[in-house]
Amino acid sequence: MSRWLQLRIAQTVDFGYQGNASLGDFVWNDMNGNGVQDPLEPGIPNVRVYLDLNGNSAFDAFEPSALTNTSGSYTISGLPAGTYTVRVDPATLPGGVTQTYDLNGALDNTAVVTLTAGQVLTTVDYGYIGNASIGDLVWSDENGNAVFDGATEAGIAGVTINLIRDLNGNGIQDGADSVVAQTTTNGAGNYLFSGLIPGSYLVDVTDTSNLLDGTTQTGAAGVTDPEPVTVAVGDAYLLADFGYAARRRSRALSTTMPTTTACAIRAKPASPA
Ligand SMILES: [Ca+2]
Ligand SMILES: [Ca+2]
Ligand SMILES: [Ca+2]
Ligand SMILES: [Ca+2]
Repeated sequence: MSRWLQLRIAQTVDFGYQGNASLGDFVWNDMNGNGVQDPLEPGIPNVRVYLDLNGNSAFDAFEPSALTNTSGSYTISGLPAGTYTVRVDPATLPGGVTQTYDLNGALDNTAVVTLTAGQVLTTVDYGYIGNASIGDLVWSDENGNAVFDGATEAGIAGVTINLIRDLNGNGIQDGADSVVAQTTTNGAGNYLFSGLIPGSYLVDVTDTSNLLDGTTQTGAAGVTDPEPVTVAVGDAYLLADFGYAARRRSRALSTTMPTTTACAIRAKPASPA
């Protein structure tokens, strides 16, 4: 009797009795590659996780398995107590990813866990960083021509931007689409979302500090807000640029006026004395 057949029979007998332990529960896009599930970092859907009962490092049809759902969650349940080799099937991962986390051992898409009867183990998670990115500019479009004229125009610092995963790729936030990252433009007005898996996203200028009040978006080559962007493996999409007209004038006023007022207020008590 082959080893495979022996294992298959053993497996059939074991699972014939149907235990009540389970394991899971998350495969995620570790965008910053730190091996930690940071807030907002999204799950990766449609990844197969399986118990490699015959130890051949491949998924076989009789092996218990689960696909991650749209949130990246999975559960393999009905398990008898025992030790299991839990693997991610690399063929079901998005392209261009590098593993950053699994529960134990090397970063080999594999964790070995021991379940007691009825145990619910939810720490069998797997993290992956992608190699696509989206950016990269918010600027003051002085002449309103929807072009960044670098010699005479400047970026706008401190503007908050959300990245939304557009799961159904329809260009709007709906269904299970959620914010997967947040950032703020730097001193040069640049921003970058990196570590992304391929797919569709929306870049949403949220400007929670109201730096763009009183301005009008001029767009760059038809850029809207939110701007839909679809990236493939390895793409560095740097054309999600947002121009705003009349920005320089309103900022000059807002920074000059309080200073003048403050000087006048300080000067007043001084003159009677
Ligand atoms: Ca992380
Ligand atoms: Ca196998
Ligand atoms: Ca311009
Ligand atoms: Ca959508």
